[in-house]
This record gives sequence, C-alpha cells and structure tokens, in this order.
Amino acid sequence: MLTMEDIVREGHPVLREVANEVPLPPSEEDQKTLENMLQFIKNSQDDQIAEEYNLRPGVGLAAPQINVSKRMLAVHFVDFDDKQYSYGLINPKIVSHSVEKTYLTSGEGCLSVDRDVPGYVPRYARITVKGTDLDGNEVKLRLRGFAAIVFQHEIDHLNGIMFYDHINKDNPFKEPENATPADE
Ligand code: SB7
Ligand code: NI
Repeated sequence: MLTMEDIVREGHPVLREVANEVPLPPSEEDQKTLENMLQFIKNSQDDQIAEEYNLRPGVGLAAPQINVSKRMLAVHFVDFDDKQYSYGLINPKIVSHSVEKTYLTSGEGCLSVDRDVPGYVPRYARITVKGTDLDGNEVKLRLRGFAAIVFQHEIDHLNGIMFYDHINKDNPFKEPENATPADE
C-alpha cells in the first residue's frame, strides 16, 4: 500500500521531468502501479484509513509523484455538480480545450508541496481528454469546471509542471484573462 512516504516532494528532479509514454497494452507492473495509485487516493479520503496512516487527502495523483516517470494518473472525486469521477488513466492527452479559462478562488495545493502557495491558477474551463483506462479501454472525457482543473493539474505533473508555475508572480490574485471562477 502506498503512504505519504512514497510521495516525492518538490525539489525532487522527477517532478520536473517529462514522463515517458506507457507501452500498450500496459504491463502487469504498470497496471498494478496505477491500481495502487487509485487505491491511495481512495484511502486518503477515508477518514479512518487516512488517520491511521497519516494520509493527506487528495483528489488525484500522478505517477511522477511516486517517483515513477510514466504517463499515468489516478483521480477520485465528486465534482460540484455531484458527478463522481474515478479513473486510472494511461497516456492521457488533452486533445482540445476552450479559450475560456477558469480557476479555484481558494487556489490549489499538491501532495508534493508541503506549504501553502496562495494565488489563482488559471486553467482551461473545458477540456477533452483521451487516454486508456485500467481495463485497457480507450476513453474520451469531456470535462468542465473542477473536473477539468483536476485533470489539468495531474497532466501538468506528467510534463514536469507544478501548479504554482501558473500563478502570476507580481499579483497572485490577479483575475486571469477570460476566466470565471469554478467554485462561485
Ligand atoms: C487542487 C488540488 C489538486 C488538483 C486541483 C486542485 C490535486 C491535489 C493532489 N495532487 O497533488 C495531485 O497531483
Ligand atoms: Ni499535485
């Protein structure tokens, strides 16, 4: 089982690498890694398990965060419209996105960042993501709002990008151009 000790923190070079494509169909090892990542995220949201193992709650995890430089991500969350998203995705790719942007008024955090980094993180308001799921099926997801934000945060990790790279350095709370908040 994965715990916080498996999570690499900022400063670790793997978080700045462009992760490698995963050969398809996935090896049993890659599949197992992704299943473990999804289980970690679920565990982190279970009060009892999280307390017992000292897990910080998270809505998603990208493989580089466990020092695996491969294009895999896991997400598990309920969006503001009560829709449940639970996926392990291999080689996820944003195939199209809106011009319009969005952001969370409370900013973002990261399991690999042990400090608060305040500021708006501009994200595309709508994205279409293609990838391969845990069963080896091709999936195409149309995402908006919080779901779109979470997937962009995770896909950024596969490209060596941290959420705070997107924050305006002079004015962290400057309203991003062409944006409406996702959580208002
Ligand atoms: C706020 C938090 C996350 C995504 C978008 C907004 C994910 C936090 C957990 N992670 O560090 C996953 O990479
Ligand atoms: Ni993160």
